[in-house]
Amino acid sequence: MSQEPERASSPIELHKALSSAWDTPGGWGRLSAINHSILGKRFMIAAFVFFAIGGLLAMLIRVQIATSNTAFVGPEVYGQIFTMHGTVMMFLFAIPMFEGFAIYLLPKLLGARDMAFPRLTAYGFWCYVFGGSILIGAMLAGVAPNGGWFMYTPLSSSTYSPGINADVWLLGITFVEISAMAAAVEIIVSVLKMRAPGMSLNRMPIMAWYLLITAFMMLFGFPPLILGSILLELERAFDLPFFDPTRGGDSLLWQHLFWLFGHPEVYIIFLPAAGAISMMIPTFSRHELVGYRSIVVAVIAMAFLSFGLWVHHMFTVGIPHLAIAFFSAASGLVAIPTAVQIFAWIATMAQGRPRLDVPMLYLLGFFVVFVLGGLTGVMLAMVPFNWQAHDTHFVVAHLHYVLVGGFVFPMMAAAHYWLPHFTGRVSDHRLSVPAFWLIFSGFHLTFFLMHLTGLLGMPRRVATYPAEAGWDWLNLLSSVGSFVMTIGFALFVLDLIVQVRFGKAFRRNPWGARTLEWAMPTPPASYAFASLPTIEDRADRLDPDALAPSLARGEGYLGFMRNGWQETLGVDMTTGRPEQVIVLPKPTFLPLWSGLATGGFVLGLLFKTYWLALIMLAVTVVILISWTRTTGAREDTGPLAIGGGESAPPHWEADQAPSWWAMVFTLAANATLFASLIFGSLFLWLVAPGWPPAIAAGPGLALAVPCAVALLVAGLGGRRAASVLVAGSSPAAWLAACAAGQTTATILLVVMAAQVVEPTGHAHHATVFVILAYAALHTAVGTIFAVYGLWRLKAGYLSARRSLDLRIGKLWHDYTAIVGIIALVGTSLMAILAGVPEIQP
Ligand code: HEM
Ligand SMILES: [Cu+2]
Repeated sequence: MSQEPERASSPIELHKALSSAWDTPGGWGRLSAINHSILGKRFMIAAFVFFAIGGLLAMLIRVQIATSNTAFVGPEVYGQIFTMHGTVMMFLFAIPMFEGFAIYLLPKLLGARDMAFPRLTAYGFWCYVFGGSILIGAMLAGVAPNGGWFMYTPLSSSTYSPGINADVWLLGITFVEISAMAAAVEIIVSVLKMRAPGMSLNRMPIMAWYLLITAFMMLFGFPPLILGSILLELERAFDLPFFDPTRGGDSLLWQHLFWLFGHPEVYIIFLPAAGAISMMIPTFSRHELVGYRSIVVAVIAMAFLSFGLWVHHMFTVGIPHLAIAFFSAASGLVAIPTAVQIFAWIATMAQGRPRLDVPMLYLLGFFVVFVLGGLTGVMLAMVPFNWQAHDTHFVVAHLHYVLVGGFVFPMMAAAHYWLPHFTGRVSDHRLSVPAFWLIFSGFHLTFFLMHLTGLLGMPRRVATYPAEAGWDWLNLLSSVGSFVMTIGFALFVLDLIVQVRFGKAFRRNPWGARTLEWAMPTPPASYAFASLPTIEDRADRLDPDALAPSLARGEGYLGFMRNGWQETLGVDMTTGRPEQVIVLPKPTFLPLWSGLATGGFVLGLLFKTYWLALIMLAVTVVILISWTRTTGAREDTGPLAIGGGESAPPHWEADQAPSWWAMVFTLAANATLFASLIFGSLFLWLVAPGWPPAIAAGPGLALAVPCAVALLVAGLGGRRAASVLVAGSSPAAWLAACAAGQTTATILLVVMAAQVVEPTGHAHHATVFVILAYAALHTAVGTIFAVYGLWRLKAGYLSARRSLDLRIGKLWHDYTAIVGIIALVGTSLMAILAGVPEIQP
């Protein structure tokens, strides 16, 4: 066992030593930041800016429909405005706000020093900012998407949206989604692997559970939308029919893919907010959370249920009655886990001695608004009512009660609760209370009346209505309400600015909270904890005031500095036993460059300059690979002392490093995308009009069989390379075989895809083409992995102990072999079956 590094002589010395390793350079160097505290705040600020933009658009909407026959913006611009409002609020505000919140808070809640992949955090941030800017830029240029935030086909197909408006949405949102997927993987791995020693799963603070489950929902909920966006963009740019019923496509496929994402999305937005509520209520009630376990179970149940409910957005499209009945009943069912949480919160307050501080005021606002939204939700789940209220302002009212109640109010409570943590200052609340009342009353005035206009038959998404409809006075009042609310928000912002500038400084833990994030000085240092605590009880029953000084003195784990490394601990997933020392990367501009290159790729696609897009893609790949030049080690280190006489290997020598898990979860998301693709082709085949096609398409056995063999060789090569390395011999030959197999498979797949007859002629041909292209993309990346392995071997990064790179590669090669063979078999089968005349409906 290696010796423990020398300890600092005082907390100040320790602070200086750690800061020298962890701090981000100033000036332009700030752009190289990868630290979670900095990026978390950046995410939240950017999200708030987008919220303000979305709010501005909401004002324009309300002005336009305040009275009948208004000529303020006109129908074309109105289409862009409400589409952008919905899009900005859902994709550029709610999700990124959650990401920033999680990135800032999670390591501190878990007793770690940073997230698992700091550079990925930064890359995600840049993708988000650039993608969002493309959307806003398009709006300023007057070519923003205008087909509604759910972009229904055929309205968003090239026939009815010929300009680039819809492409902006599809490409911009997919770009932003990259950051969401990155954040999801990162949150999952960080929660599962990076906790303080002793923090077993059932000792995690409740917030970590919420974030973990939300991240899992993103992992499985976003791929259908990403796939749908890719398919629709392929249809628009290259005329491959997927949604065009005249050529074997079906516009309902879009609705299914969209709502497979869209319904869970609402819970993805709500759950982090509910997590924040579960943290604040115990603090202000001065009583621990009642029903911790029931809440965890309820949230898991909710996550599962929410994936089975998407069809309730499609009650009016003409689906079988039995399905309607099923989804209607299931939709009512979600009320149960929601109720479990609400009762747990009420019970916590009832057993404690609640204190009506400003965050609690917002939480009361949340209760009222959210419960009303839930009630109208149950109404909408009733099919006969749904048929009446569908696409009226009643639905708009319902969705804002749920979204504003379930996300905006809790987040404003959270802002008041955690802002002192960011700044080290507390507010004097003189502006907070009037701000709350303006927002709360303005909200009800705006949205309660929309229930009524909806019931009176006012459709959503119309720019004008005739005076005879009799909706004028309701709409006018509603618009007045929205301005009251805006004044409230302005006051809220002012309040925060006053607090940041003039608030009273405090030493620590102003609310008397009992979770770990308060066991550090505020604002926090770049390394978060000077040493890591040992957790012996549930992590919401701690005493931060007693813990903080001892951690600052370096009495916990890793309370020293070794080799200038940025270290934190990795633990066993369930028990929380220390298992590895995770060494994190230093600040770097690479994420910024990668984000810019990816942005160039997206712009290339948007303006249909495909040569540029291809170059930018290549540049992105090269930069991403160059990230790893500072990853890993060239010699074996062996176990490192972590304090308390214990030791653990560095992560590149550990069995299950964070990056290994990241690959596992990335592949899980990828598999979801592939499954959606297969689902899509089956759906078209069974439901879409115009099947079977005149001629069948599919790979001939002459190419498919050798391709399958190549895939197997590659998979085997990847496996053997990893195992012979661990056994102590050179994996070079196996890696070479793997690379050869992948390259051969890529060539064969490309040839087969090119041979598909007329992919633009029929959805069958188009899906076969896309499935083969999917497999080809994976084998091409497989080649990169294999060659990369050879390069790492030559550069001295691999040894029997340091086999991580090859074990990660192995996961990819395994996955590629499996999906490749499914693709070959599936497309061949489809060709054979599509040729059988009896299938004809
Ligand atoms: C801040 C105050 C807000 C006001 C006054 C407001 C107002 C409106 C109005 C009037 C519409 C209907 C437009 C129409 O159908 O003609 C609308 C649509 C929508 N809003 Fe808001 N909204 C606000 C905040 C939010 C927030 C916070 C979210 C989400 C987190 C949100 C998400 C949406 C969505 C998804 C739509 C549907 C857009 C579409 O149909 O394409 N809104 N909003
Ligand atoms: Cu839903």
